[in-house]
Amino acid sequence: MQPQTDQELMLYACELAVRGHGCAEPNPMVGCVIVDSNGTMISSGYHEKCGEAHAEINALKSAGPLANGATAIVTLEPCNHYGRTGPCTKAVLDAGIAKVVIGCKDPNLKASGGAAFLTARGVEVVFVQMQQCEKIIRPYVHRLQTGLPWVTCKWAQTADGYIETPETENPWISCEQSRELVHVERGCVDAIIVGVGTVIADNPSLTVRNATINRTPLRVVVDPTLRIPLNASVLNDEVPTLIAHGKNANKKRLASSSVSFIELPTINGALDLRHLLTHIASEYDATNVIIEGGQTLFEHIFDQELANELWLFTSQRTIGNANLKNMTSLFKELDCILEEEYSCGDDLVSLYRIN
Ligand code: AOF
Ligand code: ZN
Repeated sequence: MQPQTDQELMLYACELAVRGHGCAEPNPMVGCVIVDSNGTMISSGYHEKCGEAHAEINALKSAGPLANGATAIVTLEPCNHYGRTGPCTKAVLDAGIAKVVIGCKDPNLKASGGAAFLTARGVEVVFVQMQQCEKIIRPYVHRLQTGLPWVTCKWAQTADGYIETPETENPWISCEQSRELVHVERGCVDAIIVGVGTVIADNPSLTVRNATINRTPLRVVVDPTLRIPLNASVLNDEVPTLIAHGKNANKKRLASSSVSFIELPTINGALDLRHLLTHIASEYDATNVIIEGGQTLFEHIFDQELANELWLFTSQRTIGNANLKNMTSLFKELDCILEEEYSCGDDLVSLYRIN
């Protein structure tokens, strides 16, 4: 069935927008639908790639002359500036669009003012306040307002909260399908960050495997004293790696590797991760990063109030009383709300927004 109401059409535009994930950033993900005066959809489009046409331009292009007198439903206020591309407001006006329904305002001062521009030129402008439209641009807004990338903490846990397993047991906690899902997301983010303890315990590659590589995430290891093993997979030159360390750490041992380093100041006895995240945003143009553990890094990122969401994979397996890393008490201390829950293979996947 075709979407009918403004709300339904806007939700559809949101669905289109998120198809740009991994390619649209650092720009916001935006979707646009064009309907005729009977409410029948004429065309649609989304912002497919940063530097290329915006959502409205793609939708207008496929509408052609039918755009004259039509309504455009767009998840973000049309831009009103010359950036990497021209202003969508002008294109909307030139195409003869009679009405624009907007999902949320653009907080980018350089591009904003589109609604006022269009209203002043006789286009009817309506705002529909929709949470979904705000949700899809959160990383963009967060970075614009704070200079920090959007931080997703991802971990796999047993039903009783363990993130590691006894040595003699199967080391995988989440199922294969869940691990595939993580690779899909890895291929859409700018960096994957882990603590050195995770490198020592699991020797992860932190690369994207068997999934589309929309962008190659920078591998980041937080290693205060530079104790990373020389044969760690993240030290290979397959993709770039950045190691964040503390003062007086000895880099000589790693001289022959091609990794980059950043020295971080300390805050309350831990490395200042805000400094690291700001560096990743400004030097690597990062909008989205995933932190994949371990417990100590999560602890510090929560303490420093830098996490934006949790992406948890909970398996049905239980371990019982064991002296192994467990996230239950750390999780309980967080002020977060469950936003999405779905199953993936045998696991329950939960997305929490941290307040
Ligand atoms: C829209 N539709 O689909 C997007 C918008 O450098 P540019 O030309 O790509 O402009 C980037 C800015 O435009 C971005 O920071 C944001 O303010 C807005 N993004 N606007 O009308 C779109 N992606
Ligand atoms: Zn635009």
